[in-house]
Amino acid sequence: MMEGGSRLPWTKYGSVLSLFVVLLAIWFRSPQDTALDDRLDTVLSSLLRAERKVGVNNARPRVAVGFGGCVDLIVDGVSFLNKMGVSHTDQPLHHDYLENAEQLAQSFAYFFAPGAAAERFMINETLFSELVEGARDLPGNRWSVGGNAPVMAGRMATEGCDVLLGGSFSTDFTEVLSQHIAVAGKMIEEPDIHLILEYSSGASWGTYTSRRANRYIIHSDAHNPYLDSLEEFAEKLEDFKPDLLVVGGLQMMDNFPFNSGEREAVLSQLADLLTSSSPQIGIHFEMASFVEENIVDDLLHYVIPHADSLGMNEQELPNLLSLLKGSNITVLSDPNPRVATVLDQMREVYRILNQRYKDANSHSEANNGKSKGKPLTRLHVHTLAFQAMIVTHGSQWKNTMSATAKASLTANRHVCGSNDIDLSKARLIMDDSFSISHREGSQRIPLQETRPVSCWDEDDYQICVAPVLVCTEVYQTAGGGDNISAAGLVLQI
Ligand SMILES: *[C@@H]1O[C@H](CO)[C@@H](O)[C@H](O)[C@H]1NC(C)=O
Ligand SMILES: *[C@@H]1O[C@H](CO)[C@@H](O)[C@H](O)[C@H]1NC(C)=O
Ligand SMILES: CC(=O)N[C@H]1CO[C@H](CO)[C@@H](O)[C@@H]1O
Repeated sequence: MMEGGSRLPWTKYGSVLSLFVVLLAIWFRSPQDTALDDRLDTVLSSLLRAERKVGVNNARPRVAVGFGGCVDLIVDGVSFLNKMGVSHTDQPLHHDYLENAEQLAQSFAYFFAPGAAAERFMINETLFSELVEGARDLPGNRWSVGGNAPVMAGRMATEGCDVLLGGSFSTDFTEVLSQHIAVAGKMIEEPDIHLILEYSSGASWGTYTSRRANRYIIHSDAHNPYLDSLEEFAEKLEDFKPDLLVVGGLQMMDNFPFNSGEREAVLSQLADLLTSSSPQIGIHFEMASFVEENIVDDLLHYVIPHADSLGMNEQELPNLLSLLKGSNITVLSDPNPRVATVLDQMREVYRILNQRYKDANSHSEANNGKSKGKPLTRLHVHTLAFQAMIVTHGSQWKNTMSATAKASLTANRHVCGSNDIDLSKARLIMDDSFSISHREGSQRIPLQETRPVSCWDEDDYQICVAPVLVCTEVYQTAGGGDNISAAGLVLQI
């Protein structure tokens, strides 16, 4: 009693004192110098508050994540190409896959200048081993667990989930995974290696200067394209009883030289797995850099119709939309799109996919009353400057506002490589206000520092947009989308 009585005045005194210190600090700082800092500071504390508003459920959510994984060998892209004698070219060119060093130079140049994320299959194994050997002893290189599925699994385990990870790994790989991750797959001797060529904003290679930090990934996988953990994963899934099933890593099939019919066979097995899972279990599909039109057609047939939720970046969104509208692959889009552009594209993807779902189910007697696929109820797009989500009203996805805030914070944490956000390494690049659409007469929403996540209702869904405190001292961009997507999902299960 006595203690409680005496603590109270001190607490009061303490907060009065800190208020006084804050006021004093404001008094002594010149407004011009500090306005920007204060603004960032308010945005950060408001995002943190939004993130903390909801916790992960007291019981650990159970998430099953497939497929595959690899060991990432991360290097500075420009130093690496210089060391390998891959000379810069004056001919940036898009290639679906890479066969020789010249194509590598052309393809790298194509994505490096705009700063767009890209990932390409190297069909020439000799060249690929030479590149890996060269990267092995490049000063400043790093090894890490890679692949969409293990990164998402790792992030979810860190955020408090129990995870089943589908992938075939070597023993040393499995040893470094979190204790909250159980693996379903085969044991393999040699894991696939992915070469991650990172570059920072303003880096230069020959006559090119990159507009933003990003990475170019080269791989020559032998295991991942076959989803060779699929059977083991399906078996363990029944007992695991997940709350959420996440599918990623399918871009390893892009431009892989499958024998005829092989890819469809693998994807139709995956489709069986997705249809056989209970309708209550949410299914999230994480898009990636796809350039082979046939595989995207297969995804639109075997995978996307079964997903309740999709995650993707600013390159993958216009690509998916273009294919949904029956146009060609879009290999390269604006790496810094406006909010209105992204939201318009999201609305269209949402509308088209849900229309497809309705069309497929318009003759429900034909399917014995069982619905074909699922409606899309969640769409998350991560860009450099902001995070945007569309979530259907009344769907299973909770806490959209907090999830968008968490996704935004995770973007900085990942790219800066630190859980604590250092404002001296952050800046806001989103405009002071944004238009919610390019349609004429659309509303403009100001970015309010104290309530940085803007959410509003349209049609049958809610939209939330959060600014990203863009990291200016890049530690790593690769795996960013996976960390961000996974962090957003965790609060919504
Ligand atoms: C594959 O790479 C090797 C080593 O760089 C090269 O000598 C060879 O010409 C390449 N093969 C093709 C088909 O381009
Ligand atoms: C799509 O690609 C084909 C073949 O490359 C090309 O001939 C056509 O002009 C393209 N269409 C559009 C709309 O870009
Ligand atoms: C750079 C970074 O923070 N990436 C994280 C992404 O998520 C994995 C799995 O949790 C972490 O290990 C990485 O550190």
